[in-house]
Amino acid sequence: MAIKNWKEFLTPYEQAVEELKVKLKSIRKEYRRKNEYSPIEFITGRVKEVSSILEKANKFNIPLQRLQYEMEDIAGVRIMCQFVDDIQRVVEIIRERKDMQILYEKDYVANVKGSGYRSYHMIIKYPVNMAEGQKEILAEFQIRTLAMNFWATIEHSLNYKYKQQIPSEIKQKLKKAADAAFRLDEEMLEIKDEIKDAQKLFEVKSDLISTIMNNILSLMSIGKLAEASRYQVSLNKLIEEGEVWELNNLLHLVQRDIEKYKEI
Ligand code: 0O2
Ligand code: 0O2
Repeated sequence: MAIKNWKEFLTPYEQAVEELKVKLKSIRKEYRRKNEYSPIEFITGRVKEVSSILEKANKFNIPLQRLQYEMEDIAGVRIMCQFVDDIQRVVEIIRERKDMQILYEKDYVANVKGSGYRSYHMIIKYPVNMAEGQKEILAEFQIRTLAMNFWATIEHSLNYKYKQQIPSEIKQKLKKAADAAFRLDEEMLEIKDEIKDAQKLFEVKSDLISTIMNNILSLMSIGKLAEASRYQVSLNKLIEEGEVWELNNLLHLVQRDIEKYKEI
């Protein structure tokens, strides 16, 4: 395939990756807007490099004209989760969607690969609207925890370094590291509620602090500079160690002042 044709061939895949990233990011935003815990931590996506497509086509004997039907991960989207049980929630969210069709799933979380690799894969068929009409492409979701992602990223770069021939003693160490990463995931899961509470508390506090800041700015904008700087000092004292009730009290005081001065 000539360079120009590769560009044309890969365009719908590029569009699909961008669209899927936007769609998944908005799920995360929706949870955050509702002040709820999001099973999605972050998302990355890529279109496979031409050299990797050729290498894989060669390995699996896929003729170039069959690529679009037989190579499932030309468009790849990775969804990172904080906890192992978030993976299943993400899988269910994707299963419910009407804008993509799941072709099949591979559960490498339960069925860990020989290398130590863990992730949940979903292969989908996804319609992309191009200038000349709709085109259906195949795409792969890889859903994994942060620990699984850490391991896979490192193992992937070692595979690159050793051209898929990682020496056996390093392979063994990698396998042990994969098991350790999984134990970490399991231990984190045991204190998930504790961690979620801490994260929630952090979010509540950040929201309160930015609302107080906005109110202090409003005080400044109506010329009450001395009051604003007094509240700023109080806020500074609470930022590090303040409790939610103390921040709430401060917010009420600033808001009461603003109302009072607006009436004058
Ligand atoms: P936010 O608000 O930081 O979440 P592009 O859309 O092409 O410009 P893309 O693909 O979104 O860029 O960026 P990239 O570099 O692939 O990274 C995707 C997102 O994952 C980025 O966020 C990174 O900040 C985020 N990311 C990468 N590594 C980590 C990590 O270890 N932890 C967390 N929480 N996030 C990480 P965005 O999309 O810029 O937006
Ligand atoms: P990339 O884009 O470089 O990541 P395979 O038989 O493993 O060659 P297959 O049958 O297409 O591939 O499917 P599989 O096993 O589900 O793997 C698809 C993708 O999962 C791989 O893409 C990797 O991204 C990831 N993966 C699978 N096994 C491993 C592993 O042992 N280590 C790491 N780091 N990633 C893995 P590619 O083709 O390698 O391409």
